[in-house]
Amino acid sequence: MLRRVLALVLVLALLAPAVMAQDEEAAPQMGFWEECETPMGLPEAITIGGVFAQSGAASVYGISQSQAVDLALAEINESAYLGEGVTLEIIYADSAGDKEQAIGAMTKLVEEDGVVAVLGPTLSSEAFSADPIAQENGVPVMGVSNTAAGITDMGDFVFRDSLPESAVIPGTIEQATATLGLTQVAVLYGNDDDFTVSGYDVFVESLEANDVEILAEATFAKGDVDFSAQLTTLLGTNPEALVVSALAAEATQIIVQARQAGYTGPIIGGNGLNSPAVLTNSGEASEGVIVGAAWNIASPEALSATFTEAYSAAYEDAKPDQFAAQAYTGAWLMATAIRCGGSAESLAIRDALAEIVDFPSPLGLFSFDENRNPVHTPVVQIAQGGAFVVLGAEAMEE
Ligand code: 1QQ
Repeated sequence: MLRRVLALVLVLALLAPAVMAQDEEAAPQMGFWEECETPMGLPEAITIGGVFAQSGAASVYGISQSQAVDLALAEINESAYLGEGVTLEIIYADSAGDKEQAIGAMTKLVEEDGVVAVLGPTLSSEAFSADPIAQENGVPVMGVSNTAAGITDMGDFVFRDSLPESAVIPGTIEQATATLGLTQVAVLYGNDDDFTVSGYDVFVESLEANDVEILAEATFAKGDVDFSAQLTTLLGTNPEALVVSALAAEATQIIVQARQAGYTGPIIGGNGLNSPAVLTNSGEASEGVIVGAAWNIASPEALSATFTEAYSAAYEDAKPDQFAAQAYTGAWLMATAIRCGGSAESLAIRDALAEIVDFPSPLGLFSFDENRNPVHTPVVQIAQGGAFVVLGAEAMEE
């Protein structure tokens, strides 16, 4: 009997590693894409640049971005994705949400540090100022949060993995219109920022396409803190929804002040409202805010759950946001271009990036279209109890 038990223990002990290995395989990891082999002979250290808003109002997006990139690089290096002994490194330069500072940051990285590729800048307005420097120097630059129209028109070295407003807002308005039965709205937007203006343009088009009347429009400037005059005018028309194209700081104040003015209806926003910081900073006022997104934490994508878990483990249980998911994917895309092109030369990276099709990522199967814009499916979210949930998720699950 004892012999049989011992034999069984031995068999189980031998089986255990195999069972564990199977379990490990069951949880998909980034970088299992089998389109290309591990390259040989890459330099030991490959350095890219990261232009993110690490200070100022746009740092609510930028800090999430650099944290996610750091996580991706740690995984890329640990898994020897670029070959044994080859590490992908990054030099960050703070763009502070400011055009001039973004130009300075890009110039330093490209012309002084000699980085082979760049991730960022955070804002579209920064990208319009700084990306021409990368383009002129033949260095690929990938926006991971630029959503204004025309970003990749700056040149063939300019990519983005962030869905533009034109790919997200039409579905948001269509679903919001259908769910809420909207017929008349008021629109408030920033008229001095490339992203907020671009978002406004798409909102107007989409509202028209859904036969929703715009009762009134008002504008503000970046840095404004008092929106009472605009809100008095807009809410005075009794809109069924308030449509807002704003960055996080202004969006937060608009949400709070609209509720203070007694408005209880839906607020529909673009990418700028997509940060959990907007919900946290506007508190209960944010209930019912509707925002389209490229990614939501409830995404059924297998790699999305893997990413969320890794991010939380790395950053004291913090939950990643869409900006983190896009930045993380962007770093992996850059590494994949280096791996698949088998070269750390900027031109080869550019060419290999353009070839990426159906790369498995937290954003889903990711491809660039012929204009270096992303192709994948957006979702519509609604703020509930201080967090974003997928609008109509219950209906979708049935
Ligand atoms: C842009 C945006 C902002 C909300 C980025 C963080 O989408 O400037 O394009």
